[in-house]
Amino acid sequence: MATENKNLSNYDKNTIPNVKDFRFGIVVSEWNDDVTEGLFKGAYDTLTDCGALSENIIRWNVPGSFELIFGAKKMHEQGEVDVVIVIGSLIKGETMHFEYVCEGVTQGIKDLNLMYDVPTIFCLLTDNNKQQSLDRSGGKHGNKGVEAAIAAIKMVTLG
Ligand code: DLZ
Repeated sequence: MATENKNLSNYDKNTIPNVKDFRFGIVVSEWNDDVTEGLFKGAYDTLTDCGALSENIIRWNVPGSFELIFGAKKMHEQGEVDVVIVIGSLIKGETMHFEYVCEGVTQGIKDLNLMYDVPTIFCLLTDNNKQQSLDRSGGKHGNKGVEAAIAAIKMVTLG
């Protein structure tokens, strides 16, 4: 018996609710922008493909992934969007910095999901090298931005 593929990147538009009446916030980290721009494009194209209006998609840039927490918090406080997606790319270096920032951003975004009644979708790549990140931002392993957009749509239409 065939099993349903739950991989978010293989979405079937016929099963996705139209989201033309929803507002989406996307906070994008400028660090590793060759990766984050690919993720943003995947998310943006998916949202518009599913009916989101371009004027209902607000993009803010922040310097690095650590700033995604504050950027998303400020977007929540403005109260103008139904869901926030954060997009970042952390690439491992030679020190423990990577581990601390990964942990900090993950916990920070988790906190936002508990603090606000509007969901925050986590699109943070945490890779060992740039190639792994490129492979997941529109390369041979797909695009996690697409998956984040589908997760956002599922969360705004929850219940
Ligand atoms: C400092 C730093 C380093 C070394 N690496 C990354 C990275 O791979 N990805 C990323 O998004 N940001 C990096 N940053 C910047 C931090 O996220 C943050 O912007 C600075 O520490 C300033 O708070």
